[in-house]
Amino acid sequence: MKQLRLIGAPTDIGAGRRGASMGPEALRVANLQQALQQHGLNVTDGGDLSGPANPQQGPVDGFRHLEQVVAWNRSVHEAVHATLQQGQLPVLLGGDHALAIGSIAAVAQYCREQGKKLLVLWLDAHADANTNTSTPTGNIHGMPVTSLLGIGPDQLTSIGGKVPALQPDAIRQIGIRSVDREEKQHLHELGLRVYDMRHIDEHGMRVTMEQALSGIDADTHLHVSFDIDFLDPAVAPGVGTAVPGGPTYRETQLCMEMIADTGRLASLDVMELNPACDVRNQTAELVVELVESLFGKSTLIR
Ligand SMILES: [Mn+2]
Repeated sequence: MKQLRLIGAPTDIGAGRRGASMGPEALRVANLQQALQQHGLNVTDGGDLSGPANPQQGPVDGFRHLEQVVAWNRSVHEAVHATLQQGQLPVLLGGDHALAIGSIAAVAQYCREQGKKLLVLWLDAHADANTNTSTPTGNIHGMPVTSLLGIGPDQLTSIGGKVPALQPDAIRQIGIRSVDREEKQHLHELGLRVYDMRHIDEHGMRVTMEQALSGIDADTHLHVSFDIDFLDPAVAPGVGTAVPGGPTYRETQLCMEMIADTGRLASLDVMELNPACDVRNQTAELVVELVESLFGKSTLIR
């Protein structure tokens, strides 16, 4: 059985609203490690990374806090890559979604070193494919997908040593329902595979996941980048940028169980949990349940 390693990245440096910096601790309070251990998984908590404080400044050249975002991502990259090299499965506890740049750059680098195919499932209400010119806010948590695809400043795009870190066909986005006007054009030009909420409405979560998981084989490293705002805010209020009309509790459970069924999950980001927006830590407790499902908890023996 794989050994999991929790890596806390307590920062909201890339977000507009503050509070995701408290995400890792809220997940610990909701007993993430203990819940996973109860399923027989070997889980160590590597504690929290450290990095610069949030200076709460406005955008410069369309980026807020670029220097601090780079520093945090370097440290995430190093921790995730070292964890993979030690044969452990990294579970990054965010923190805002800008940190997926360092995390996925590390996973992509590891896959190149190992000769593995990488597939990234991006579960999110937002496409996170802005640039410094298309962003309405300058918040870098709206730019990780473009950065990973090689669009953006060198300090961000080259963190994993190769630009681009990913090809567009290595990413599949699910649950998308909020895309900025110019961002829509980026998605189209990049040819990203996006299973938006309309797709889920029309085809259901089961067919959507069959499509999103198609082509996975024994040689695939599956990475899940889970932005908690993927979920409908009625069940998951503890996020900074809630968008109505997301997957229900049951649809999300099915999504997680179908990912678990592939047996290929090899790294995970749990991002954008914002305890300042939550109600009695209910979103953290829900996330713990969903992560249990991702690692194979099921109602019956199937
Ligand atoms: Mn996101």
